[in-house]
Amino acid sequence: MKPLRSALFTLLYALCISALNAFAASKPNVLLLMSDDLANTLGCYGHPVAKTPNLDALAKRAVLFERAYCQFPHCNPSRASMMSGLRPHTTRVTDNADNLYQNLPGVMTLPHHFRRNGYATARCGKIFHLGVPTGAESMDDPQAWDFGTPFKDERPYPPKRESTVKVTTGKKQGLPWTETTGTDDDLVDGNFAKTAVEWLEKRDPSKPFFLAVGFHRPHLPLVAPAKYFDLYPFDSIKLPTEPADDEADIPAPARNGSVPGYAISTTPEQRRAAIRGYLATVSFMDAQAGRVLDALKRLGLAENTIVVFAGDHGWHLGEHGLWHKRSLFEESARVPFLVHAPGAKGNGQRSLSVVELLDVYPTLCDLTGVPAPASLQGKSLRPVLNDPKAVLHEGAFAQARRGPKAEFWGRSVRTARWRCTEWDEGRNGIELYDHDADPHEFTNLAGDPKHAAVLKELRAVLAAKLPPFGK
Ligand SMILES: [Ca+2]
Ligand SMILES: [Ca+2]
Repeated sequence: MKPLRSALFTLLYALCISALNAFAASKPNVLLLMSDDLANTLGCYGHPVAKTPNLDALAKRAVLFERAYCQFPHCNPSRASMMSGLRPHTTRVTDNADNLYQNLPGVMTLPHHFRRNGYATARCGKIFHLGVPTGAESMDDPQAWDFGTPFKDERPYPPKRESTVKVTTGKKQGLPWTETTGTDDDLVDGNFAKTAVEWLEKRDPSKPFFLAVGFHRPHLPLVAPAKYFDLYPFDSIKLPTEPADDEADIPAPARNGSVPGYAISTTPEQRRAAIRGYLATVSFMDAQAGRVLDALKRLGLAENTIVVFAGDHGWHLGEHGLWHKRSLFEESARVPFLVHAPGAKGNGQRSLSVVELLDVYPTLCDLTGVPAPASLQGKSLRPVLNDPKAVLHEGAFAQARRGPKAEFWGRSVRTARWRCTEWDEGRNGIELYDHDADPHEFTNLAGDPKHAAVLKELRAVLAAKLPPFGK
């Protein structure tokens, strides 16, 4: 009996190990692609002139979220929230100088969690924000990025400063955009794509992977090889049009707070040149994303890899007279967001379901079978990925700080129809926009008695979800 029992045990043990191995091998990989300061200026989002063939192709095999929102339209606060799965009032990261790990010792970030659950993890470029020195020039040093994060498999990049590349136009005239005569790989985003592809080629195939690639463009400075500028004839660039009195009903905190150095445009021609430079860098970023996506296909990984593409927050290209992020208007709070989950029934469709970047963490846990930490404040998007009409949230919530000293604290909710924004719980202004009638948020209805009931309801939703901030 004893040898038989032992043989049975050995057989059972071997079966268990083989099942575990098969499970590990079948676990989907994750590719997280991010772009910095990207508005919904992509062809797949219906932009009239943007040329983004690679992300458009991804959108055809993904769910495209029309109503995806960041939780704080500023680099570090948005990324800290998305990567920790926690709202900004929980992370208390409300400025680029704040440190998630000091505020929340022991916080379990998304890539760290995957690493602890058996994934090979790597990061190229800007995913977190910590350690990024201020100033556009120093931000061109990729070695400085992501310092202090627990995302350990960092790859060395050949540090190549964009300022070493021959400049043909733009900067010479004091404009914030630069056409270079070099190649894609002379610029940091080209290096990120190249490094990511090399990592995919050399990775450990016995483990599923979580690769995050964070492109820097279209963040200022607007630098790209000349061929991407050539995609945009100057005459094709149009300025936004809005009512002459648009600013009259915007509360003061929502109007001021331009980021120093970003007030870039004085003449209509310069404004159009800035938009052209922005779109050129969007196309450049798209091409780099395409290199990574092509490598997935070439290496036979596309069928078993979840792909998420997200911006960290939006960007104003002149709407409401604004040329920056950090506002709680649609252009700043909304993000481009594509999710390809292998086998999801909604792939190739567009969803109007309101979702948050906070949902990325629980979604990736759900789709991979990695247990989700109980602390997460978002929801898995799986129901929407299988049925793009599924409704997940009552609204998307965002918080912001505005003003010359970031002294105004805003909170905003976007439902399928409405946006309601309060500044300092309403003491410094309230906004209400009806997206069914006014998709550009030109008319603030907060003082209109006809909408008093919906305003009261949305303010109660805000108060219930987001505690007074900055106290
Ligand atoms: Ca950003
Ligand atoms: Ca207005």
